[in-house]
Amino acid sequence: MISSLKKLLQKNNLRLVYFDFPFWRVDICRLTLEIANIKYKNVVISKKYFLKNKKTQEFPFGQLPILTVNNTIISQTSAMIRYCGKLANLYPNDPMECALVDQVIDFANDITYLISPSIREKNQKIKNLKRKKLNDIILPEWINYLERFFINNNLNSYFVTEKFTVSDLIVWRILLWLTSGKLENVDLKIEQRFPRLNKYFKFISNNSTVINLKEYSKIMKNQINL
Ligand SMILES: N[C@@H](CCC(=O)N[C@@H](CS)C(=O)NCC(=O)O)C(=O)O
Repeated sequence: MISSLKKLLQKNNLRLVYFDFPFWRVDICRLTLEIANIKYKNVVISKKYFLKNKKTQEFPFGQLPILTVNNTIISQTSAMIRYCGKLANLYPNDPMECALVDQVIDFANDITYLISPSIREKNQKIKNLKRKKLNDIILPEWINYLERFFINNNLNSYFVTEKFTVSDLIVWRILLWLTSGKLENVDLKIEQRFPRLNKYFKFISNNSTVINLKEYSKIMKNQINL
């Protein structure tokens, strides 16, 4: 990173705001900033505080996570990770490579919106039914899209370019979520059914860029049932 940018970043006051549980949306930003040694403050807020202030300007779209840079608030995970990725030099410059990375960000959002209703469901019977449909039909279909996208990129290393990008953190974090066993009643058997994706997942899971990070240890330690 050029030294003038580094100096500017040290002066910037970055704050990542989220609830008190690990989730890919905020984890990918934390991992990205840590890889580039960019300092930020981790701000955890309570559900109670969020609900009380959800409609205020503090949360531009009434949701978390948010990233504040001095007095500017950035919300929406896709904007946040692109911003962090650019600061950390983990988001490409080439427009076509950007388009490849962006598709991965949108994939992560899409798959999350498919899973979210089953997380919010309070009725256990309905929750089980939603999870069964996710496990048997919806998630295999989407994981298949992801594996096909990877195969079409024709790389044997990182997900979309020859170089490590934020897309590697995103795919790794989403696959960790889906395969951790913490998503109740979901067992996608990716080793058997999606061998190329599984090989890629193992590759990133053993990659020194990732496993030496403090944030990585926290993520691995704090997986929760969702
Ligand atoms: N489009 C948003 C979605 C964020 C989102 O769904 N956030 C959830 C937590 S993971 C949230 O704030 N839920 C509380 C609410 O919507 O009231 C993004 O990409 O960041």
